Amino acid sequence: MNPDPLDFLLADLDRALAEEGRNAKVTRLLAEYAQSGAVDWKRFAFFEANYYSRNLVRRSELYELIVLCWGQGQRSPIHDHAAQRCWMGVLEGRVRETIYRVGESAPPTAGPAREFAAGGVAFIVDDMGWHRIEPVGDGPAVTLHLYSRPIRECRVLDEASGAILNKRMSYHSVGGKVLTGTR
Ligand code: 2CO
Ligand code: FE2
Repeated sequence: MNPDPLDFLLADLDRALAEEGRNAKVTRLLAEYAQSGAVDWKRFAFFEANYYSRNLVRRSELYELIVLCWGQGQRSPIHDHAAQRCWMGVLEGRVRETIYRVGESAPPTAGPAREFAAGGVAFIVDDMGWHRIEPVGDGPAVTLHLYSRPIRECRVLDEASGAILNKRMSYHSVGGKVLTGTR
């Protein structure tokens, strides 16, 4: 069987993330994939009814690659990234990223917001702030997220109380198979 475009992306990511200081290269690889017209990500794209879904493509020591599916109104909480690097490439639809300053002692303040269309790539680390992602426009959105290293838990802002909580990250599917049972 011939390799799919995602197989080439994974091989390139294995190489790029094994070295220090290749952030620009990783951004370029994700942009090239997102702009290529490849559709092999669709076998990882499973939507959930009530919340945005996280679908694992591959996890290694160095990184995890995840397809996120955003139904209308399914926005993320305001959250950080556990001191890891986070890239987000847009595969379908359009999303808004809003950056926030979040501290223990003051209410969160919203910073700049940017919109990304299909083919766009965003990057964030905790030094840049926390963020919220939400789909915009009249359709759902699908995004490809790369965390290096993998994130098992992040901090989220509970907007009702103002409390900062630890949230365990879970997957809706792994390797193209929806997980069943408790997670
Ligand atoms: N970080 C969130 C998550 O992995 C998605 S927002 O983009 O980084 O669920
Ligand atoms: Fe995020």
